[in-house]
Amino acid sequence: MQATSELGKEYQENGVVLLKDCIDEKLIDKVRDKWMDLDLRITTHISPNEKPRIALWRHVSGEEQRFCDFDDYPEAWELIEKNIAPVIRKHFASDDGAQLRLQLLETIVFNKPPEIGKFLSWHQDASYYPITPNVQIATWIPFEPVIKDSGALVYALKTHKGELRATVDLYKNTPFENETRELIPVDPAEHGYELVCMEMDQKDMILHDGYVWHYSGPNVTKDRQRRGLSVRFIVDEAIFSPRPNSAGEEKAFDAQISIKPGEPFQGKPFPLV
Ligand SMILES: O=C(O)CCC(=O)C(=O)O
Repeated sequence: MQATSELGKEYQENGVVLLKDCIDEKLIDKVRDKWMDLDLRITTHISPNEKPRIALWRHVSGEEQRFCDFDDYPEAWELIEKNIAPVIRKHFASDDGAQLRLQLLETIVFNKPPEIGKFLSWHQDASYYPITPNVQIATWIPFEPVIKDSGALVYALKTHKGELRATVDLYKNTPFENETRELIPVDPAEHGYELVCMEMDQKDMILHDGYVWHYSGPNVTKDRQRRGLSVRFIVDEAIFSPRPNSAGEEKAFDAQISIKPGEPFQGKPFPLV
């Protein structure tokens, strides 16, 4: 992947970039309104296995992810096709100059309610996915303005240039069984990394590299909602490469993977956009 704009270059330098005012208000309003309906009626904790899945993830004690798909949530697909993919492609192309390859990996709506929305530990997205090469780009789009106290994402700049780190239970910050990789330090600033808290307005979008370290704090406000849509893409041809007995990694994909280790990473749940 090559950067084709100054903001694209900033992303490659820091592992993350905040794109201001790039999301269509009407489209994101439809996505937020439909989410409110889905949040009330989606109850299943079973992932679809033949279709791309959407996880509804409330960051609250004792809650597990719920799942739906784009038949339930066509507004999210419209946002991806009409707005998210074109914005990413404005800033990046493939290495050979062709249109950037965007293969959908996963879609999540995060919800950190006021007062009870919890801290989510430092982590690196790529270490949770059994894919090689693990070239991922993640987007994060708020449903309302996000401030530090409502749980804005915090990034350790330039950490995407290092190796894969341990997967952890994101609420407890304890490594999953059979993890051998090094943990992300509790405070990367003490190790010399610059930290940036991404406060956001509606219509902004974060792009982050699958290797960059990030966390989000609790929502300590009394009345501010903090919800956001995250869509993750693989931007290179890749193979399925599970790590033996890695609890942190495989559970995310069990239902969706029908290929064998070493085979090209493809299937109905992971379409090209
Ligand atoms: O919304 C959050 O708090 C977590 C988001 C996150 O970690 C991600 O999108 O990778």
